[in-house]
Amino acid sequence: MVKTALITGITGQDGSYLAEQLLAKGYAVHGIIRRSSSFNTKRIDHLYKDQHNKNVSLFLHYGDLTDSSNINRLLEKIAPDEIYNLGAQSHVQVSFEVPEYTAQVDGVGTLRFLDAIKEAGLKDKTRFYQASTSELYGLVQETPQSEKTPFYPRSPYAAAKLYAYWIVVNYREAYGLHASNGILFNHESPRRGETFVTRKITMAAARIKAGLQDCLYMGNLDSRRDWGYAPEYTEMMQLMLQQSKPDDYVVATGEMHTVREFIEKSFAELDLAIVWSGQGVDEIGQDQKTGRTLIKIDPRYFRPTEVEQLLGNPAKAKKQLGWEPKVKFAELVKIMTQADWAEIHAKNK
Ligand code: NDP
Ligand code: GDR
Repeated sequence: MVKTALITGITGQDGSYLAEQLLAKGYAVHGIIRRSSSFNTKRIDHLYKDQHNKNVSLFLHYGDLTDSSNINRLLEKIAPDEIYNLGAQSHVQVSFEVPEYTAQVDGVGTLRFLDAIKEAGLKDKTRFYQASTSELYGLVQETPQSEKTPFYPRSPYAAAKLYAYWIVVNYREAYGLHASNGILFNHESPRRGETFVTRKITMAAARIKAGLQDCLYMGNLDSRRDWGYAPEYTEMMQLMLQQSKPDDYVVATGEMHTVREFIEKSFAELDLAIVWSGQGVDEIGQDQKTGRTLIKIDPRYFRPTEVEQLLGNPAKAKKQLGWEPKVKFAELVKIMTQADWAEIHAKNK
């Protein structure tokens, strides 16, 4: 029997990897995309076949997490075995600018899906994955963070995701839905959005090396994150929904590094050794060989409330699901930097 999955956020980093993996496993995959005045399907174009062909297994539908009637209609039509709710206004800093919209999409959007499953009578058929986040821990109450660590959100994004987390737990307990939270720590890849810190750094390293950019402007260099490799994390999403019982799992590498270290490693990958001097907003990073300033601080990138450090404890995922990340920090930085370097070369040939 071919399984049917519905993915929200299929055009995003995670959605694109998950779609690839589910198609490779023989699923029929349905994705919700947003209407946009410019193309927003770049990450999944390689998967898409003209719908007039035979053997099509990827289907795209217009929709939005703010539109209940659209969600209800799609659920009735598709009646999926599995729903992966990855769609979100996913940028923490942007959530301070658009807090209400973020709550509508990231918080209430999750409720819209859960309630649609219940009302469509699909609760015994459809399993639900919620893209929960390490941002829930915010001002951390213990280190490392596990499924038992108390939450303390530090942004409108995290507060919206907190609502989503608990409404998943509530629909599971109240109505018996097979609904699980993946509490995923930061995960990155060459498909990462260009305004998230890792990709911003790896693109800048490649552009500076190629002479296309002079300087990289950064925010808080002291933030520490547990960065993993996105395709390994999307595998874990699918694994969670194959379990007989729904549950919540931390997905992380168990390693933590600063933004400053990420910059040093990425630039070193392209033979640029960074030397730091100055402090606070006056801190700069210079090229050891030429003395040229390559990194400066721009306070615009500081957040009203920052999450200073996150470190995950993925012991439960390992013990219960046998999941373990293979790609750790050093290899991740290498994969991303080399991918951006290769892309710049290809473009400027
Ligand atoms: P991206 O920002 O790359 O992708 C977000 C996706 O959500 C895009 O497909 C986007 O569509 C879609 N989307 C945005 N707004 C809406 C809306 N109103 N209705 C429907 N779809 C919408 O995020 P990631 O792939 O990195 O993350 C996937 C999920 O996991 C998100 O929910 C994120 O919050 C969460 N998460 C991510 C982590 C990470 O480190 N990457 C860690 C923990 C959780 P479009 O392309 O049109 O903008
Ligand atoms: P985060 O990721 O907020 O952890 O959310 P991001 O890469 O945006 O920031 C990580 C840390 O780097 C610091 N930082 C900067 N960040 C950005 N974007 N740009 C900068 O110039 C910069 N300089 C320093 C930030 O202050 C922060 O401390 C991501 C998203 O994918 C969420 O959707 C997801 O839930 C969490 O990861 C887990």
